[in-house]
Amino acid sequence: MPAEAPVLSERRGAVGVAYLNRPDARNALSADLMDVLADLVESWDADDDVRCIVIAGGETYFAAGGDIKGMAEQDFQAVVAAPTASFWRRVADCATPMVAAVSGYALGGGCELALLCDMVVASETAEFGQPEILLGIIPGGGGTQRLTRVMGKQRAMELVLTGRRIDAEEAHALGLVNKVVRKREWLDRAIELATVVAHRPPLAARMAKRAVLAADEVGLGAGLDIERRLFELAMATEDRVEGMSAFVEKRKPDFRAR
Ligand code: DAK
Repeated sequence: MPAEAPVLSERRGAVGVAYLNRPDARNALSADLMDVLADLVESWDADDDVRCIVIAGGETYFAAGGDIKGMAEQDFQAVVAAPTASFWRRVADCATPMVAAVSGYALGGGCELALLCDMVVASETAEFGQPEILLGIIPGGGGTQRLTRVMGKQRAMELVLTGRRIDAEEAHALGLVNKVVRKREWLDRAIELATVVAHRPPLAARMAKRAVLAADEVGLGAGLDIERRLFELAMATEDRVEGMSAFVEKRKPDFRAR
């Protein structure tokens, strides 16, 4: 991709790394950026060689949210018809595990994008928030739902109603972030975590992701049913035969995504 593309990408072994790349607009999520990112995530999700995805911003900004300049121009009809509304569903539908690598601001849609990922590695410089209320709107990319599931109603309510930003430590204490790391290490540590996941048997990793996400989507009984079905499916894979044989034979497993 050309350097001025809104999203850059590279492969690190079995990990696909996407870099949001609109530094002049603090990586605000323009329609173009969202389209390119969703296309990239979908193409990696369909690629057997990509086993985990990292979504990263830059050193000082993960993403400052939806593109306020673009949104300022939109009337009601344009909002209802906006193709970008499907961005959140397209990324959420990705079966491949995803890690957000956050350094600097992750605000509004930027925070929602981090929340869409399955794990978040944050630099000590990271700041999260849902400041939409300060613009007269509310989060529209899943923030009211996913933030509440991550940290509970009272805490999410405060952030959504006040627009207050929280630092990496508070985000960690509230469960929004998996790891807080030193400022020059955020990308390497995120890729390191993604690489660990990429080495897990891929079918089981996708099933595990699906099962954990079900906990947010359905009640306990239905969730346990989904887990049971996925467990049975995992038991039907060649990789589980290999994993269990390798354990018994005291050797390293050779997983083949079968
Ligand atoms: N959109 C557009 N441009 C932005 C931007 C944004 N979100 N954030 C920053 N910029 C631009 C600034 O306008 C400025 O442009 P120029 O003046 O140079 O042309 C440039 O980036 C540098 O910004 P600052 O001068 O403000 O930079 P600082 O480093 O001083 O401050 C900041 C960085 C991130 C703290 C600050 O820029 C800021 O507060 N930005 C706005 C944060 C915010 O309110 N975010 C929430 C946006 S609303 C939807 C789903 C989701 C959404 C919408 C729809 N659907 C399903 C339809 C999401 C909405 C949102 O996220």
